[in-house]
Amino acid sequence: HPRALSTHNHPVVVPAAATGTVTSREESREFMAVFPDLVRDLTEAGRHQDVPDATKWFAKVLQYNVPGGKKNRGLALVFAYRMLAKPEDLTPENIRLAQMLGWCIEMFQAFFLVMDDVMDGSETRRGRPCWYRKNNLGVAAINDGILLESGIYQLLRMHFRDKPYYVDLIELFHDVALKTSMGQSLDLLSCQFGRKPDLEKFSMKRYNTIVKYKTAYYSFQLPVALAMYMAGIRDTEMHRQAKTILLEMGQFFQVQDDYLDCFGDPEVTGKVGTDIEDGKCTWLSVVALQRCTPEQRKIMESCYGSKNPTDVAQVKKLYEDLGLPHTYATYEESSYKIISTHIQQISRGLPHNLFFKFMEKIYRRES
Ligand code: GPP
Ligand code: MG
Ligand code: MG
Ligand code: MG
Repeated sequence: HPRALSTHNHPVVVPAAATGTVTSREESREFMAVFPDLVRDLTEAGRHQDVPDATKWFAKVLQYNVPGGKKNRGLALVFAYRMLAKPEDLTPENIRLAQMLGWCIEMFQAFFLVMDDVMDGSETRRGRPCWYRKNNLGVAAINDGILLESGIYQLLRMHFRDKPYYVDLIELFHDVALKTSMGQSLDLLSCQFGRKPDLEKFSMKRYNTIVKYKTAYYSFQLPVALAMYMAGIRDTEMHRQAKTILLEMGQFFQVQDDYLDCFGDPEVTGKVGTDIEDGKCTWLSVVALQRCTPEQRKIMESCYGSKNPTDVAQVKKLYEDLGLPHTYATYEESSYKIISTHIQQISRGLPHNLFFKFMEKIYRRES
């Protein structure tokens, strides 16, 4: 039976003003404290009694894939809710609900990452082997992705069924899932599913569309829009203004991700890059193609999308010869300024500080 919110171990409510950042240690600790309840909700004795093996497996999938990341998205939701809710609504019960909803986003993220690592043939994630490489899983990991996604809707039902914003939450998850998988399709089509990158298709316009869909919606718009619904904000103009800024941030975030894939420290990012090997349409490859001489383009044509380490090294060297690390640093700074200006221009009663805190969190990130 769906349990009401558990009453034990109730975290102390700290007002947003006292916590300062999006991911204060205290907020993060309280958020983590909710995770075991989520696992219990989805696997506790009494539910699916006739399939104990599947239930045990589900618990393993959750433990390995859900709590080990930075939890930026889940914590962003909690932070946004604290800033947006009416003071009288900031009860321990509602904070806990926001944390549960934050974990739903983290499950959404886990679902995408399990699937994405299969599709990208990645080796590591969050400093450990990718899930599909554990237990000899391979493509069977796809079913675990489906478990994670289905779990979201179970949790929503258990905790939010009687809320006036329940349908808004479900519709948003469904809508963003569709957008994200369309973005993933574009990402995979650009490299023809790993056969050969289609360099003719690489343009900044196409790149921006890919990242808006595959990353920005679910990583930035989703947490804030969910918090707005929870806080009773349904004004479409407010949602539109928040979305405009958040999609810009999401694009900024994916440019960083692409840069770190090639030039980041795997010890810090927790993942070994695969974009050059996979022939992905990335920010680096698009800028390189804009800048290169016909000679240099030949290097891209023969080496980009190859698993051969010397080919990969040639592409990296080309990126360096073209001064891309410097271009990136300049881009990061100017983009930060532009987004900050846009935040200041929001007129519709949204707290600017909410958006500034997110920017602060990701600007100059190394992981
Ligand atoms: C990030 O791409 C995009 C996703 C993780 C969305 C995946 C969507 C699916 C529908 C499966 P990425 O491959 O650059 O991420 P990373 O660098 O973390 O592997
Ligand atoms: Mg990937
Ligand atoms: Mg990918
Ligand atoms: Mg990446």
